Amino acid sequence: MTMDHSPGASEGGLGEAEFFRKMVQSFPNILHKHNTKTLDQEQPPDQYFEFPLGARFSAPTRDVGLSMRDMVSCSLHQHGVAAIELGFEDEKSQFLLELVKQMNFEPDSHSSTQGALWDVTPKPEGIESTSASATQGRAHSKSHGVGEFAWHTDGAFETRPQRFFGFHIIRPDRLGGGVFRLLPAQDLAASLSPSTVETLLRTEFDVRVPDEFYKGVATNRGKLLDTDPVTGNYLLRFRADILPDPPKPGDEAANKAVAELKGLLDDTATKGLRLPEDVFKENVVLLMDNARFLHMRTPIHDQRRLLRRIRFHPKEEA
Ligand SMILES: O=C(O)CCC(=O)C(=O)O
Ligand SMILES: [Fe+2]
Repeated sequence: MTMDHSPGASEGGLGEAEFFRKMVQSFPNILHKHNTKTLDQEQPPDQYFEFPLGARFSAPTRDVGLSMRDMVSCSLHQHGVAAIELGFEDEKSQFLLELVKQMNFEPDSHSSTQGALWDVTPKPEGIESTSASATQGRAHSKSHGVGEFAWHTDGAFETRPQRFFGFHIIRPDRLGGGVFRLLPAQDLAASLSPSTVETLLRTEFDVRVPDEFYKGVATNRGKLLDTDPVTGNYLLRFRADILPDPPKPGDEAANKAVAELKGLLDDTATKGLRLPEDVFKENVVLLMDNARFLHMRTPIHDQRRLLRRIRFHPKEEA
């Protein structure tokens, strides 16, 4: 065996982390290399999201994929991400749905007219909505448009936002658009002033439910920033366009805190971390902790780009 002299390798024997790394690398269905080439050399180089060791899997068949559910679930809880490359056809994304159920999560419906699976793809006709403010019973979501979808967490307007979401990437944008990025809550909080963090941790805001996600109530209320009582990780609920203006009438500190947060996210220098192209690719299932990251996507160039989305809760909370 060749000795590893990388930082973290212990002297004169395998430390625990090193042992784990070697074990993971020896397992054929856990992937560990990814390519971080930038596509467009004109742009400043993108920073890429580094998939932690043990967060990428290969599922040559449906059964092998489902048999890895405990490892996938462990990665999702520990790292907040998991990606599985499917080696089989699954036109209707039934593997995604089945995996989520077998990991003991509870898929949520998207609205009172849409089920657990939702196509993120250009759809100018919109979808049916039962909201009173919908025009002629139809509503248009950002995920059906071709514009940029700015930093957000999914379901930020829900009574209880879904803790997790996943995509079956059926067709990534083949024309260079639709770049998906993450911004870890930890990094975001570190970029805000301590007084803003403190204000956001204690303030509840009213949030508007968009028509396309209407399930019977027009507004909800919640904190934009919280901490996980077990891990201490920061947890987010955010989407700028569902906050009222001003965000909290009469509460100057709260309004200032939101202005600082929005200003930071509007700044084009806040680019977050791009998902590597060899992860965000055709026939990959990507699972994410919706509260540990903000996510965004750049404008779509390829009208046939298609992601199939699921949102889900831990079962005991559903
Ligand atoms: O299109 C994408 O890459 C992401 C879309 C998204 O974030 C959403 O639909 O909530
Ligand atoms: Fe989203």
